[in-house]
Amino acid sequence: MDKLIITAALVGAEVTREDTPHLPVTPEEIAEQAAEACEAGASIAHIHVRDKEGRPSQSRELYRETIEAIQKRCGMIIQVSTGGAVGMTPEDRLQPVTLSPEMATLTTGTVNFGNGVFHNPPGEIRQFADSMQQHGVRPEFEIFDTGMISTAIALVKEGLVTGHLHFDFVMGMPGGIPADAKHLLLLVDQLPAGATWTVAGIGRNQLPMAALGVTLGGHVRVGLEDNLYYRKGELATNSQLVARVKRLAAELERPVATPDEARRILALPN
Ligand code: KMH
Ligand code: ZN
Repeated sequence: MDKLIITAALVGAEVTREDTPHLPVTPEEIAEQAAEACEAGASIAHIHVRDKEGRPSQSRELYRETIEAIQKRCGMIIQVSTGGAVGMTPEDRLQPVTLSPEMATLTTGTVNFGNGVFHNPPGEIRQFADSMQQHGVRPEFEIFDTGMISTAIALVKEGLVTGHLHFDFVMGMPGGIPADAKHLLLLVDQLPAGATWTVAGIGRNQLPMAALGVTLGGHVRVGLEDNLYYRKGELATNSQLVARVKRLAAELERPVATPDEARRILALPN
């Protein structure tokens, strides 16, 4: 089994400072928490950015500032969001891709998202994949439901995605696939040979899905984007959530990957 890649989903678009005082909002705060997460065992920082009022943004300039601040502190793989927030235009969402980060998310289907709709129609998915290819960015397929895997594979067949394939299964979001072992195995079974995967359990599903990711040979995403709590009633910090997965994995004799080891597992250029 490969070493475990832990992704820290530090910010997201939906969580607010009213929900938790631990949410990083400014580029400096995000970078500080990325470095802490890296120290705790994470090798990928999945980032969103926020404007001065704390609202979700896809501003190229804010991403640039945040990425530079992270790179000053640590060598993590930086994965920008192209999901942004529900309701943003594709052009808005694609802004950070033009900075040519190492990775970006690519959601391969439309899904109900809480009370909204996370729109990813076929033409826009291809526009996103094409933009990533133009800018030399490795996509991570965001899979919120089973049908999204076949769409991802269609992009590969069309030549819009090449190289190593990596998937993130986002499980337990209202409107998406449920978070349990049976559904995880259903997803893993559909992957093309050689592909790697991460699992991100939403809310209270985060820890049990992380345990399954570790034991089944996948990788794990945790962080405040997906879950606010360390345990019922106790708010978590990003680094606490990462450190817990590292400890769990150590008990299961699965050491965590450094950023450079993660680059090798994902066949990213160094
Ligand atoms: N905020 C969601 C609408 C991603 O980062 O690509 C989309 C999302 C997925 O967070
Ligand atoms: Zn995200």
